[in-house]
Amino acid sequence: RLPTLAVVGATGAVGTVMCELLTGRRNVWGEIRLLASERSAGRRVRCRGEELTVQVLTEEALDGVDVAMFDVPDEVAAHWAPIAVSRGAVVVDNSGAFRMDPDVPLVVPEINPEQLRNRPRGIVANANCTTLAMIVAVAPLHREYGLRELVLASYQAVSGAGQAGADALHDQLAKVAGDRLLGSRTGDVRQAVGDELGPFPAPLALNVVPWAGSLADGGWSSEEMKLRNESRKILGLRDLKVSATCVRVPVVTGHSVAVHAVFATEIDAEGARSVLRNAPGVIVVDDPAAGEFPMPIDAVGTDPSWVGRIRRAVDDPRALDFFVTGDNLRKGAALNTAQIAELLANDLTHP
Ligand code: 2RA
Repeated sequence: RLPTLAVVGATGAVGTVMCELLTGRRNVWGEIRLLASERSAGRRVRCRGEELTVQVLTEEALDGVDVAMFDVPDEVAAHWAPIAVSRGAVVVDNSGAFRMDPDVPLVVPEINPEQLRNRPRGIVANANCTTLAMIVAVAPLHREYGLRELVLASYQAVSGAGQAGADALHDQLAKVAGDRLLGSRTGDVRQAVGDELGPFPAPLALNVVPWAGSLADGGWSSEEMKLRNESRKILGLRDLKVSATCVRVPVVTGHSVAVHAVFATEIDAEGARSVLRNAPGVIVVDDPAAGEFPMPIDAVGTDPSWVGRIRRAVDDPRALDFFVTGDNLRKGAALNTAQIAELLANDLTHP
């Protein structure tokens, strides 16, 4: 019997991409069950060529599920993931509820798939979308050169904040379109946008906002702390120095990160390029003379992390600077979750 899969949160921004991915990837599943809140129940969704009806998430709806992919808010995951486990499922959770739990592995299949087998709570965590875009490129460089420090600046798309984020940007762009004074001394973007900011603390149209997540200790944002803590856990580097500044930009989909990585040994750009060309899940797009750099408008809808602008730091032969972009809804969320779920399915089908 092929394993039964549940998609919990099937109608959200990430859940929708999960269903699309299940249609395109190798079919390793028997039944696929789509679960969501009361509000979305009854909706018909096409998945793997079938028309499926979204069911309400209840304890009974989880019965018989072998693997459950969760994409729901932290508090919903914290409540429902243990219930799914108690009903016999292994949960792959894309929320922040379990990522730093020492009894929950934080898995990126290209980097640490072996950790999947050690899951005392029956839960496997999926990393934050910003971490995922960057870590797929950083890990192979770490293996080759020994990572010592990361200094990061993110350029995060609005869909990282869900469908409400994408809707807010489109609504704001409609309001500011055509007014050529906006953004200059005489045109006030705040006034044009009004108070419909969606999930953001300031307008995103014609602006960038150096804030993502909630307030953490010392003035850091929760998103910046996730980049630090998750990088350390995935790479198994407990003392890795990480400083991040997370910035929201007016991009619909595609998180980017400017990376300054310091290594134990000297590094040169061509060597790094060759490591990255051979790394799974990475595509090198690095020819500035020809106008080729990694950008969200090209990376959206694709699986890999796109890496470019690769250059050795002028003042430190052990440091490399580069820019990486990835689809935050695919590798940053749905794809990594699906890849983990497929590894679990394989273990179930070929024990
Ligand atoms: C964001 N990384 O972009 C967060 C949540 N997925 O808002």
